[in-house]
Amino acid sequence: MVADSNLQVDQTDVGEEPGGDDRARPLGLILTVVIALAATVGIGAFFWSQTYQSPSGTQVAQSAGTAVVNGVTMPHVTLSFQSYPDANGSVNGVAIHPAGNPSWPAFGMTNVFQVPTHALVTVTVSQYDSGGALNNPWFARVRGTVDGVATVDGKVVTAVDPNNVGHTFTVRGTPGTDPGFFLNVPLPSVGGENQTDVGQHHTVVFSFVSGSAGTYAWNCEFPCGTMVAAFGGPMGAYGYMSGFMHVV
Ligand SMILES: [Cu+2]
Repeated sequence: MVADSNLQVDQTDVGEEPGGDDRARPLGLILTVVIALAATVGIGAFFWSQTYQSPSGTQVAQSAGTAVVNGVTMPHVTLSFQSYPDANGSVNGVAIHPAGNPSWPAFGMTNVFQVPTHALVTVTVSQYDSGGALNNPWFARVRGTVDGVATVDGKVVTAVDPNNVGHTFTVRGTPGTDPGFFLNVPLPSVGGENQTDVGQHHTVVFSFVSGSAGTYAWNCEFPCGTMVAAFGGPMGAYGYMSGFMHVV
C-alpha cells in the first residue's frame, strides 16, 4: 500500500513537470500526423502523375456486327494497333511516350484496349520493328486464337520463325480474372535496315474469343529490351511492351 501510493505521487510529478502545458503535446501530435499525411499524399500523387498514360487513351474495339464461332453467335469487334522500332512520335506527329525514352521500341498508338465479354475480337497489328531470336521458341507458336492460326501478310500460319521475331502480343488474365484465358501471337521481324515507323512492315491478323469480365495484362515475350538478358528497359517500363485489355 505504501509503495503504491508513492508510485502514484511520482507519476503525477513526472506528468506535470515538462513545461507544465498539457495542451502542447496533443497539438504537436496532431501537427505531426497532419505533416506525415500531407507527405504521404504528396509522394503518392507524385508517383501517380509519373504513371504512363497513352496520349490516345483507351482503344475501344469497334463493332463489326456478329459472328458465329463453333456454332455460337456472338458480337464481333475489331482492334488495330502497331509495334514500332521507337517511341519518338514520328507517327502522325504524336509521341507514343511523351517524356519517355524515344529510342525504345513501343506498341502504339496506345497500350490499353477495351473489348466486350465473350465476343469475337479480330486484331490487326502492323509490325514495323526488327528483332531476333526468342529465348523460348514456345512463344513462336500462335496460341489461343480461333483455330490456332493468324495470318502474316495474308498467309495463314500456326507459328513463325523463332529466330526472326520482332515482338509478341501475349495476353493473360490478371490474378482473379479468367485463369483459363491465354493468347500468344508472335509478330515477325522486319529486316534491320528496313525498320522505320512508316516503312516496311508485316501485317498480322488474328481473331480470338474474349473471356469473362475483368482486367487482362498483355506484354511482349521477345526480349527486346536492355540489361537483365534484354528483359529490362522497355520490357520492364510500363507502356512500351506492356499494357492492359479491359473486358467489359
Ligand atoms: Cu518487344
